Amino acid sequence: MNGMRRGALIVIEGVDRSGKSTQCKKLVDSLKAMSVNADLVRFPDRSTHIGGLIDKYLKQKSHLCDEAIHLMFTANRWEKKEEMERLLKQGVTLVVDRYSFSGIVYSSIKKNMKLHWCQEPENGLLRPDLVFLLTLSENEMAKRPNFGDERYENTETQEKVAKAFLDMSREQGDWEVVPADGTIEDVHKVLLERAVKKIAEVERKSIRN
Ligand code: ADP
Ligand code: FDM
Ligand code: MG
Repeated sequence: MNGMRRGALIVIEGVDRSGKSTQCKKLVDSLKAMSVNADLVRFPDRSTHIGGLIDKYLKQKSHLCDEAIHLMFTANRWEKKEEMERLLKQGVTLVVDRYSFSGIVYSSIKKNMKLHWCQEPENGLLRPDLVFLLTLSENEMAKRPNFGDERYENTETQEKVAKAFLDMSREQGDWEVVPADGTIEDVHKVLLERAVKKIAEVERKSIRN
C-alpha cells in the first residue's frame, strides 16, 4: 500500500506590495494550525551563493547584463529544485513567494529581452499546482507604504509588471487572479480556502515538471 500523500506546490505572485510575503506567511501559519505540513519558500533565495549575487544586483551594488541576471534568478530556482521535490514527496506543502513567473515577467519587460528566450531556462523546474496572482487597484497601490531603494522599485516598472502578469494569467490554467485590495484577513480567507481544496485534490497525483 502506498499511503504517502504528497504536498502541493502553491505559488503567490504579484506586483510589489500586493501582499505576497504577508499572505505567504499567514497561509503557512494557518495550514500548520490545521495540522497540514507546510513550509515557506521564497525567490530569490538570497541565502545561497547565487542568491548573494542577486541581492547585490537588486541593491544596485553591482551591474550585470540583462541576460546574465535573468539566468542567475533561474539558477537560484534550479539549485532549490531537488530539495523542494524531496519535501513535496514527504508530504510538505510548499508556499512559494514568487517563482518563474516573476522571473519571466521582470526580465521580459526589458528592452531586447524576448519572452520566449526568458521562458526557456525555466522549463523543467517543478510546475506549481496553483498560482495566486494578487492584483491591486491603482488607488490601493498608492496607499501602501513607499517604495524601497531596490532595483525595479519604481512606478514605471511596476505598471509594466502588473500588465505583464495579467497577460500571463490569461494564458495559464491553475491560476487564480485574486483582487488583493481588501484587508489582510479578507485576502487570507480566500487563499486559505482555495489552498486547502487544492492540497486535497493533488495529494495522490504525481509531481509535475
Ligand atoms: P509584497 O511581498 O507583495 O511586496 P508585503 O506582504 O510585503 O507585499 O506587503 C507590503 C506592505 O503592505 C506591508 O507594509 C504590509 O503590511 C502591507 N499590506 C499587506 N497586505 C495588506 C492589505 N491587505 N491591506 C493593507 N496593507 C497591506
Ligand atoms: N525578481 C524576482 C526577478 O527579477 N526575477 C525573479 O526570478 C524573481 C524571483 O526581484 F523586484 C525581482 C522581483 C523583485 C525582486 O523582491 C525581489 P522581493 O521583495 O524579495 O520579492
Ligand atoms: Mg515580498
